[in-house]
Amino acid sequence: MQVLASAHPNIALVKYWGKQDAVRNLPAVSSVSITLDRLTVRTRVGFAEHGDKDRLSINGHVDPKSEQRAAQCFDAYRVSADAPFRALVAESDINFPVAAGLASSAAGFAALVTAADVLHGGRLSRLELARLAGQASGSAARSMYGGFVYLAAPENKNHPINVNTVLSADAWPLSVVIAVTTHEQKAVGSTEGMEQSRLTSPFYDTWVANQAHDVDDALAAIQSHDFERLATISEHNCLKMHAVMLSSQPGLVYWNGATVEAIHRVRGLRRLGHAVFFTIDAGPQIKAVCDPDDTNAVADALADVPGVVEVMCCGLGPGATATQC
Ligand code: 2P0
Repeated sequence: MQVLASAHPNIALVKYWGKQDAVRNLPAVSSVSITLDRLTVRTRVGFAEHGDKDRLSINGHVDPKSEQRAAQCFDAYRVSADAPFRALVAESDINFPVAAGLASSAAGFAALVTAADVLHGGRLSRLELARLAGQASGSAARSMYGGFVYLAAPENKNHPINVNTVLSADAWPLSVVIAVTTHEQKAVGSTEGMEQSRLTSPFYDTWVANQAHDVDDALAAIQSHDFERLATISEHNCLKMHAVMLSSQPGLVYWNGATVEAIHRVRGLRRLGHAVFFTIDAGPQIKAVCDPDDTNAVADALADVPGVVEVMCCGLGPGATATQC
């Protein structure tokens, strides 16, 4: 028997940056995200016919580091699900740039745990699977859920995260335009960057202390479908996270020139009356969240920014799913 899982990346509007426990990968701050459609990780998982090692290929290639992280994730699944060891073979196909700040690992781990669970007969709840995905990569917990998603960081290390959909994709169907400014992988990964910020940024403690306020503001904006309010808090939280990154030692500069130009284009569009705001993660890509009616204007404006090499448009999508095949 084989299982085919599908999961989508998510984009945080209130960001996760920093851990309270690196070993259990517990975030220091809560976050709010939107799960996308169209950009998809499809992962086929089955039991190995021979060998005693979990295997993973991504777009037909084996990357030893990714394979090892997948094996750790499968081990954690077996412990939680009380499942006997049988080596797994996983093949992932990803239809968007990998490790370039587009949350491929979030969708990837959400697909892996979802597939593993269906293969083992469905032993865990979605929340338990989200916690396992989050152990592998903090943002992966959010890709287990669709639409607008809230991830609550625990008050202390003895408790797990909580994650849930706060509004479905259908209830407020926003568009997301992604402007890719490079296909190169980022120089400093998120895990390393977060630790660097925690240890060295003079702004880190303030960032953590103010996050609850930003989360509450974003959740209120989502519940009332208040685009202007969501735009204001999302851009503020994004720029605050980048202020923490920039003030780390050595400074983490994830932007390139096109990223900065794209920020100005998005703000220019808003001044012209378009409902759009930007957000940027640990990479130089810019994500513009907009009203569906504004999608073409936003895509055209971002495609016109010198240095933008690709523009992708998507909507909001569902959480991870898996079926036997
Ligand atoms: C986010 N990022 O909230 C933030 C914004 C990047 C910038 O979640 O160390 O790859 O594997 O838990 O999940 C990226 O962090 O980090 C991330 P780990 P992950 O989307």
